[in-house]
Amino acid sequence: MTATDAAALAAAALVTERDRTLVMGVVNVTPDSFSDGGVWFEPEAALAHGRDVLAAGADIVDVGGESTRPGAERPTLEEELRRVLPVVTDLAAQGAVVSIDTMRAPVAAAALEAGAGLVNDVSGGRADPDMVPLVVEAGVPYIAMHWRGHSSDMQSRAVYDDVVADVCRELGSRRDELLAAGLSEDLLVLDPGLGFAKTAEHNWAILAALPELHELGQPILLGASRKAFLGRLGRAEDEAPRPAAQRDLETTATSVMAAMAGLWCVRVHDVESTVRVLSVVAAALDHLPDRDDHDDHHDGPDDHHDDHDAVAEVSS
Ligand code: PMM
Repeated sequence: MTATDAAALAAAALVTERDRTLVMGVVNVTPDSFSDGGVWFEPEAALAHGRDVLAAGADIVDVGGESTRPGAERPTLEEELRRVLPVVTDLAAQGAVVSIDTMRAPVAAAALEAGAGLVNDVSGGRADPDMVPLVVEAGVPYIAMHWRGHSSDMQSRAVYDDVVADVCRELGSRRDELLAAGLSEDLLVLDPGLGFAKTAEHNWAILAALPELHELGQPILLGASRKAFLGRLGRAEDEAPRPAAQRDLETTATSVMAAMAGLWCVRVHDVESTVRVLSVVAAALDHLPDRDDHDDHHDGPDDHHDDHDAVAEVSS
């Protein structure tokens, strides 16, 4: 088995995890991400930050070299590769499960070669026609997000009749296309794409309906961390939102909601707090009585998923 096979296997095993909600730690090697732009841009800082995120307990470390904030310009392919590859290589050597956050097939291919185990594509394969054939061929897990177009003008596409129904329908047809293209059902994760072609109102509506995302039949990732709608809470209309680095408490509340709804994973910047808070949810769910047979013990991995479902029903 090659190192890359091992990385793909470790990542695939995580996709089937149903015992608890996983934590994906964000490592943005960009000068301009809204959440932490520029902070980890220098190569040494990016490497150190990646190791910190891993040490904080992230199940997956998500490395990205392109900012997707509204209005962002895209880096060249060469620049994106230059940003991400040293960090992916270093983290993989540390034994981390690394995901590559990219819309470009050549970046995904190079990152998989460097030891990444899964691909996180905010465009769900729509930005680069070579992406889906690549992940099918590589046999690695693929995270496909709800996406309506590039960040440069995505907010003009934030128009929905019913955002929850529309996002579920669009993600469902993307799921069908991806499976028809040969992607294994066991390797596909879906993400409603908070903040991508969505207003604050749209994001709140999706957060209020998290249990409905299970109807898509795939593990669900949620990326709420530090997004602007959280920074506007408690601020007047004419006031500036709270700065991104001061939105971690609000983010943690969304992670608890995700875990209570039985989502597969949350993508966050503040890994340590998230791991600790989600350990509380996992401990509580572990004590939920089994409704079907009133057993007070658990028989297998699916028991916890049932717990999640039970809580999702209660909270929906
Ligand atoms: N958000 C960002 C970047 N990548 N990937 C997925 N799957 N889901 C997201 O919501 C998502 C993402 C933008 O946030 P950042 O600037 O903090 O990375």
